[in-house]
Amino acid sequence: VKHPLQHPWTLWYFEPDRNKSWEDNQNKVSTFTTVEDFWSLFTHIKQPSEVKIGSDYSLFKEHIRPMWEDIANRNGGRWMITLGKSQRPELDRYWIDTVLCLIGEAFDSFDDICGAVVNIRAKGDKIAVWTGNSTNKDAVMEIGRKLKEGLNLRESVKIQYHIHSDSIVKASSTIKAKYEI
Ligand code: M7G
Repeated sequence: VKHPLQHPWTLWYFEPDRNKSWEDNQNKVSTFTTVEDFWSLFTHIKQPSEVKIGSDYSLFKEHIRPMWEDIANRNGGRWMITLGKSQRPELDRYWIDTVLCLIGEAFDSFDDICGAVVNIRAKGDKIAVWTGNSTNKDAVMEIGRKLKEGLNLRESVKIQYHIHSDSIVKASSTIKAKYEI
């Protein structure tokens, strides 16, 4: 018997190809609905540390595209974990722990969760958890706290929540965070 998840999830892979638009570089890998199908997918694909620099993986609830433009993301934002260059050895663990928080029913505010993204970048990798409504403060804060716990981040490590509408117009390094935890 397979163990059903709370929600079906779709994994996406962003392939960095300069000849295509950002949107066209987003490829659906597959959708899974059970714990067993999740593990068989995740043990078969390359880990974030093994893919080309410039790639992303995104794991989103089925029917939500991993982009600001999706109706489910339009009023939302994301908790960002920025890793230093020296933290590359911990990238795969941070990603799988983030994914397990999402699919493992860790959040009371599950309805506010849209998905998670890992950006593999030379300047420093990033992991983000996207939520659907940046004005739902209680939900956003609960998700941030559980994420910090799930990743075993020290209290002194601060994570920031950025609103997508700010990210659309500015580089993430210049955005003022809406929340910090
Ligand atoms: P990034 O890949 O999130 O981070 O954004 P990076 O700067 O570390 O590479 C890089 C660029 O990708 C942005 O400036 C946008 O041009 C594009 N981009 C990123 N996101 C998340 C979106 C999105 O949701 N929609 C669209 N249309 N472009 C995006």
